[in-house]
Amino acid sequence: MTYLQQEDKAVFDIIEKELDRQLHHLEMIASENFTFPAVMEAMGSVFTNKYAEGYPAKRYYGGCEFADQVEQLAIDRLCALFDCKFANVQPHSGSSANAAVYTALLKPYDKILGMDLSNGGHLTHGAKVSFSGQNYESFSYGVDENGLINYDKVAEIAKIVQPKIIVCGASAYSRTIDFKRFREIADSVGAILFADIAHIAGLVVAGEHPSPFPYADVVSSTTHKTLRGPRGGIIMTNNEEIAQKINKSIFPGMQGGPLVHVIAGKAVGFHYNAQPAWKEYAKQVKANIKVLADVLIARGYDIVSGGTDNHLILVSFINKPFSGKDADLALGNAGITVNKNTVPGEHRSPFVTSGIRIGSPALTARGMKEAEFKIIGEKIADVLDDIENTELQKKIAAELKALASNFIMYEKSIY
Ligand code: DSN
Repeated sequence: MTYLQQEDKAVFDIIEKELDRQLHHLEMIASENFTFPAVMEAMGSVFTNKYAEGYPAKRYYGGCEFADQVEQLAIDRLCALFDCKFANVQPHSGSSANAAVYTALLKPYDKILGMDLSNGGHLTHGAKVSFSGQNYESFSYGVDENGLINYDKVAEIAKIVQPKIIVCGASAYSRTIDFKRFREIADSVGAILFADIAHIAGLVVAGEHPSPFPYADVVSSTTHKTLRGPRGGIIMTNNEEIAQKINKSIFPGMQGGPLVHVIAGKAVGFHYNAQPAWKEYAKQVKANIKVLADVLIARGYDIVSGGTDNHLILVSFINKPFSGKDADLALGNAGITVNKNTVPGEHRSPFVTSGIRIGSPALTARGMKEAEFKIIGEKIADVLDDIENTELQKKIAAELKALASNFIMYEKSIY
């Protein structure tokens, strides 16, 4: 960052502090990751200067020949990764990808059925505070008392609601999603099946979670979670008519110029996702979180659904005297970054909650394995067992900083 350091010390210093925070705390927010330096180089490239409204070979501005090349490369790589026919790599985020899917396939006030936010769904799956619950008539399904999606219950709700779209996929669900069963439910009511795989996409690519294809009609994702690419969104389908509607819905419907520098970063990310090493990474993500779940269960903590099949766990404090917010703060003081999260049977507000969500993708990207996750699990339990002990939190923060310094992945002052 030579230029930035010389020409805007204020911003440079803030970025250095953020780098220090990322490297010396244990990043365990399930939706975050450490992207590859090559992805960051592409995102910091001259493509940030270019307007390219439209799509490859169908642009509204001149000078797009290289923007065309990089966008087409990203599309081709993405289609190869998921073995699908059509992809749009322009959405600025997962939420804008989902908005584009609805805009393409629904009319205002059409019915959508998605997973309830407090049961592990996402805002854009029909929450009333989101456009998805305001522009459409939204209905929800949740998890049962064991923390699992009850597919028979989803089928019952779908039969009553008769939605135009069923959304499957979650932000805080630790078990395998049965896309085939969702397809059957969608078929039973003539609904479109929309899979939002933002959380699990990196596992799907590696064969570590079943693919939504060929079951879903349309699939969205982010690229920065388990896929470990740049911050952004994508949409995929095998249906040409849906693909055309989605392209129109993104541009000119919702977005103007695409972020070509981010699309270049997406292409680089997809290159890494296609390497044999990616499968090892995804396997390790799952192995690491399982170790953490086992340690916490052995230490008497309640994991929603009793375990995990993917990259995250939800720890429930529903029967504890402290809240998710208390745990989030205490673990933060101990150098472990997680997020408070609602859990099934929630009785506290969404700002307080009775749980925390913990994920393994970011620390796995730093090279940590089962041995480190066992240590971290014990430290998390130590903090939670004595949640008001701020001296213990400070001591653990120092120990974990030492652990983290063995897994530095970005050189200081370079990125
Ligand atoms: N913010 C993301 C997550 O944490 O799961 C969802 O958008």
